[in-house]
Amino acid sequence: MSPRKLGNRPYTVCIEGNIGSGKTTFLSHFKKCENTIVIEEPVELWRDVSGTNLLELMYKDPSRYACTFQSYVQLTMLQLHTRETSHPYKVMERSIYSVRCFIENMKRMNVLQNVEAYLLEKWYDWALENTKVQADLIVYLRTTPEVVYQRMRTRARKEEDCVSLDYLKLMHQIHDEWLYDRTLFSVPSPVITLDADKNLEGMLEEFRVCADKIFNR
Ligand code: 8LK
Repeated sequence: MSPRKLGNRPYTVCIEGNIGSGKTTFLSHFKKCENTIVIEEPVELWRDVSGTNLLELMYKDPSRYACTFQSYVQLTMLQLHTRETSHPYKVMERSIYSVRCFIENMKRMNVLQNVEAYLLEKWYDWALENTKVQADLIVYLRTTPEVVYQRMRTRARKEEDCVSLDYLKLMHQIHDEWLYDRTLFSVPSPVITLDADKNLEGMLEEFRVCADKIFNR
């Protein structure tokens, strides 16, 4: 494998996709790869913000907590992007870039006040302009909303009880507009789109092809 560390920063791959698209499983395959640090979404931090489960509050009362939640997510994502590492490859579950998808979703669902959306977007723009956050590749795990709805139900993460098929359809549409049609907001790197409706075996094969490209094998 030819290490691709670029100057002082690692070659950074962000795994994007809807809830239930299989990001965690896909990410777990990278744990066996040499020279690679795998960074999962910090859900546990969102569940315990000084004793408060902010993820749960966001789903239970989005009009009250969506902005608070998303501003914390933004902070934790920024911390993960800027964390020092000696590994030449860094693979992340989602990214600060996906904050934009969730803000867009909350705007379309009318759970953010205009001023809240404005503030979150200001923070987002400032963070990207004033830090060295970068992505070198996005892997988009593209799915069908009905498929991820079933997976989400099977996984049964308690905070996601109230997530509807309509919510997943909207998230799918926003991901597609961003990464597939590329009409929504700028795409920070090349994108590999995978058919993530496939089962575990099918996704392992997709992973192998993807890893060959990333590691120049
Ligand atoms: O991904 C774990 C859970 O957190 C899932 O239910 C979706 C939710 N989530 C969210 O509401 N807003 C987010 C992220 C995840 C990730 C970002 C960047 N913003």
